[in-house]
Amino acid sequence: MNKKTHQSLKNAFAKTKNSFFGQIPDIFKSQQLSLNDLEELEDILVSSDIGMYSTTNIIESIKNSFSVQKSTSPNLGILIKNEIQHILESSKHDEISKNENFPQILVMAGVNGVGKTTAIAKLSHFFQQQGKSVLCGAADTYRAAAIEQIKLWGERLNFDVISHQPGSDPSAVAFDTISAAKKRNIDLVIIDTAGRLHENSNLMDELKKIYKVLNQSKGHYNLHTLLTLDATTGQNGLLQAKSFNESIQCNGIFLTKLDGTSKGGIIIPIIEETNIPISFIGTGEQPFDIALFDPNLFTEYVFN
Ligand SMILES: Nc1nc2c(ncn2[C@@H]2O[C@H](COP(=O)(O)OP(=O)(O)OP(=O)(O)O)[C@@H](O)[C@H]2O)c(=O)[nH]1
Ligand SMILES: [Mg+2]
Repeated sequence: MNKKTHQSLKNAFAKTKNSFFGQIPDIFKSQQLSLNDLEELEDILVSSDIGMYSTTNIIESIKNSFSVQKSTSPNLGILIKNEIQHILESSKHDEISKNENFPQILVMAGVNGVGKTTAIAKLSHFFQQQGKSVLCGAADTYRAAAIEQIKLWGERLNFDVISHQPGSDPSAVAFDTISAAKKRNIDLVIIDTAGRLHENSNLMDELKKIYKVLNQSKGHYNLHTLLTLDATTGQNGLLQAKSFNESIQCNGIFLTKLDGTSKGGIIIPIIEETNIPISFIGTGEQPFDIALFDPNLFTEYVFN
């Protein structure tokens, strides 16, 4: 990783680091473990976007390792950091970014405004840099502006966009996109989808339909669903992940807007409660503001 990427990742996690969440190990740095500390820690973890489930697990693990190492009186700050690192490392490994997954179709899922279309620009930029060819399908036909937005990114970043008229069937766009991709030997096909429909059940049904059509026509392409979540929404993002994953199986998460939030702690319950790997993180509004999620870098930047 080059110096610039390092710096931009550091910046992206700066707000999380400066929040209560990032200060947790410091708060308990010099303290030896007592029951009072654990109660205080529990309150801080719950209020730091980690949520009840992960908090309980972290507290339990700390209690266990305390009873094992009783004679040495462990430093609570180090225990907390290790425990969080342990959860992050338990995550399923991301498949989507792996070279062996190409040629690949990515269906972008997520509610409106989370950053799906911007994520497409970032993914295109990221994989074009690795020499991959990209073709996008403008299957958010719900708004005319959405089609224009993806076309504009295509012009700026030099990828083609397959589109139909506003209001047309999104699955038909998806079908035409994969057909064109096969003819052109494209490495990466990305399908934009609408985040806002009349009702939530419509949104899920539409995604299922798009997925089904692609699954029937994908040929030798690997088909994956990438869920976009907005980190600034905290626990609400976690609820979205659970609800999408119940309707359509999600293979990875693109966690956006980490640069604008202190709620980076949400990464922990996302990994622990959904078992969907975090594939990419968004660190700004530009196409180059993208990084692979690395649990070690996260704990290094936030806790050191
Ligand atoms: N700061 C910051 N802003 C972001 C990031 N990703 C996206 N945005 C901004 O979030 C806003 C919404 O992004 P879109 O990509 O249009 O979101 P979308 O999910 O496609 O929205 P719909 O098409 O309405 O469903 C835009 O203003 C983006 O510039 C990020 O990582 N950081
Ligand atoms: Mg969009």
